[in-house]
Amino acid sequence: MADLNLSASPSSGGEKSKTPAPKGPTTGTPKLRMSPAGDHSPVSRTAGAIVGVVSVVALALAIFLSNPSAPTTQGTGTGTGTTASSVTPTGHTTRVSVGVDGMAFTPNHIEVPVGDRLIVDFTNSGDQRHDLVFETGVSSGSLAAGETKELDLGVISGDVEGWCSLPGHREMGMTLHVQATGASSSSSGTSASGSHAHHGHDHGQDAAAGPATPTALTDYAATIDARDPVLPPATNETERHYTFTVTEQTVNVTSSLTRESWTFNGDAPGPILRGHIGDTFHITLVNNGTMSHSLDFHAGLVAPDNVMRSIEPGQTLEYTFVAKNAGIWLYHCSTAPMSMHIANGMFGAVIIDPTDLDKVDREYVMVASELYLGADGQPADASLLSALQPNAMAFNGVPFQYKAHPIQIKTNERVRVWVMDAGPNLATTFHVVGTQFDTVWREGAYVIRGGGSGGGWGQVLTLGAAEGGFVEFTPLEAGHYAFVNHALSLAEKGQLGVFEVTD
Ligand SMILES: [Cu+2]
Repeated sequence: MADLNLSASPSSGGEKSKTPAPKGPTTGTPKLRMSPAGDHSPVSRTAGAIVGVVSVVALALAIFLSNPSAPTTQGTGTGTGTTASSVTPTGHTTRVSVGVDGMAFTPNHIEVPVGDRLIVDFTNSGDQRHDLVFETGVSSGSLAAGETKELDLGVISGDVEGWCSLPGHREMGMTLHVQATGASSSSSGTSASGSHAHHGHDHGQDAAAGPATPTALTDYAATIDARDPVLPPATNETERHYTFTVTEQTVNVTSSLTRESWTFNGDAPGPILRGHIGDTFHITLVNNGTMSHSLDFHAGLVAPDNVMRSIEPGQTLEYTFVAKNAGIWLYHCSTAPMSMHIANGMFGAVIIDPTDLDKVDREYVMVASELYLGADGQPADASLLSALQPNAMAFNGVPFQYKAHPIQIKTNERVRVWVMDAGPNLATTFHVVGTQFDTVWREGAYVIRGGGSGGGWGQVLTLGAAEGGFVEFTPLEAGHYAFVNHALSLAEKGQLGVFEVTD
């Protein structure tokens, strides 16, 4: 791969010789700018939304005016198209209890005679926060596990769709279908549900078109500090204490696009921890978010049942493990859908040194991850995520950041790069253009060691989702050495950086 049109040279907007500013040791502070909403595009989106609302209101008003004797629906939030045509209230109320089992409502299908008033007693009997939202606008709001809410859907004139609106939950199967029985063919029921059928799929259309171009991503990366890729050596304590605080916030992706990010300690990836075999890690997880979250440390050998459980906003959890084996181990939120929680930023790595690491001059860490950008300000697009179709890719959380801010090294320096594929889905084949690896360590063992002394040479470190390892190499000549995911369509989406080598 000689040149790649991935242009190893820094972006025009970048500060060419800027060395990424050093960052605190193992649990450094976030360097990424976390600004709230972007610039004009939200304004125009809001304007568009207002126009939309106005036209809906106008339509509803027109329907009401043309049929002033239409029954007034009871309860809140109803009164959209579903009840527009003439349905005679029966005066009877149907009452149904709905619970949650895993990522499904039970029951997920309710039959109600047309004209009945429907009341749903919704209990979140699941193991994390959920809500129940109906297309009519009736909503339970976010309920903690165990909480109950009565929902009044008013007089039922046609089918009504419901779902959980927490990111990814609907796509996991949390839907509830209310079927109006005994409806005449002239009832608005079918047309109403038909007109709403595509409503829920609108979101994501922007994303399919690609909301952030490589140029926009690179230009934005040039305006922020790169996350420090330097991996400091492990400290000597054997009892290690960390606090992981979960927050949810809006972050910029480009100068005009934001996304909702869920993080450990405010940054994605979360803290990179490093220790030795035999160390004990004491982690306190604090959930300062609005939904349920959790932690899964691949570095530990413990029964998942207790330590990996989801906790509520405001709760804390103690998670202790002894690092028995060397590796670069993934950690991540394991609350369903896990793909969504990881795609939104809830991942990081724990490095446990092998006992026979060679001496190097420079040591870096790169955590590879996928971005499924949706509409402005939204979490990962669930449709793209389900289809394994990321529209941006990153090393250490930000696409193209080390293209915009090349990493400075010297000729003949020996370099080690630890690589973790946080996924959530795709493989990373890590390659440094212009070098060969004399050492490749992958998932607990040296695959190649010794280079010229008979150990062979390598060109990529291949990692599936959640795999990790490191490579060692020595650049011999000054120049710009791109490092990429050699699945090149993914490099072109942002998994591309540059080592700038000088004499
Ligand atoms: Cu989470």
